[in-house]
Amino acid sequence: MLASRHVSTLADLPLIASGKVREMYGLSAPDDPSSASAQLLMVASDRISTYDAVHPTPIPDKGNVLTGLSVFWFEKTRQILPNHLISATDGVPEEVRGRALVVRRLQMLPVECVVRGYITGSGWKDYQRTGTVSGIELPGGLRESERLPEPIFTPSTKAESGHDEAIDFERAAELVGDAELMRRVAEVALELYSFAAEHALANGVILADTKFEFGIDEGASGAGDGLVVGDEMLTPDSSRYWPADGFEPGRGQPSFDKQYVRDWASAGGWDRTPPAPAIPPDVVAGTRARYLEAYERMTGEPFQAWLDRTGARAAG
Ligand code: Q0Z
Repeated sequence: MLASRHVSTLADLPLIASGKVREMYGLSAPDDPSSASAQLLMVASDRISTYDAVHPTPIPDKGNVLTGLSVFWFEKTRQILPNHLISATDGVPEEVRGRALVVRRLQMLPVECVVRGYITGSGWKDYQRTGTVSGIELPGGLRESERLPEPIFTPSTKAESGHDEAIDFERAAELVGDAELMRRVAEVALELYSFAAEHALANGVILADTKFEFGIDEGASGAGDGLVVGDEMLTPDSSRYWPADGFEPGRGQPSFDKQYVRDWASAGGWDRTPPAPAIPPDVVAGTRARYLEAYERMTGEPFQAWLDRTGARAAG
């Protein structure tokens, strides 16, 4: 029997890239001869990583939540900047519905575009050592996790392996090869972050920082430079989500989504070197509930609505 003309099965698609918790596949170009560019299928798995190691136990619906959150933000920020999203349904194979997106293939800029509203993680480390982050001088006396006077753009390299390295704006402009474009990227990244952080905070979530990936849509029609936001957007895997309730500078903050896993793993004596341990059912359930809560707090709709809209398979 012939397969559907428009929806392939995942196994037939070429795997183009894979990360720790997601995969990217190539899709053949649509029949419409007016749509110039190639399309990709980005698939989010239910895998979870802590301390850079992937646990052998999945979190049911994590891929659905992250994909639904990306779509929420893509739609909500379209007035600020176009994005690569084509569809969460048309062309998405049945087996990955709800956790996969058909996107436009872009020429990705070779830098990670990080925006920080709070001083934490590698930014906190760099600040303690140098008083600066990505070449930006910060006020003295900041405490860990403190809100910054204003959000800062702190680009980093895209490391093929190992950790991304902070770079200053000038180096980022050099890598991109266009200082004017880089100024626009920084400006729009700050605008996207501020917009999202304000929405999150109104819903009890601190969006401490986030990483955007931008690209150029070479098939872009009409005016403009073709700059679009790609990849995943403002998800808990690309951002730090903290509960606003209990926020207290002077210490690290609990992660909105992963804290049960981290606490459980630490208490069990895992030394944070791979392999990451299997996660017990109660910790899986608590973590899944936190992901669903993040979706519902951000979007204001039941998570089930996302599953229904996309025809997602039942979790588990
Ligand atoms: C995204 C990544 C993933 C592994 C490249 N629209 C686009 N056009 C061209 N390239 C990309 C995108 Cl989003 C692109 N990544 C990150 C995503 C699995 C790596 F799902 N790398």
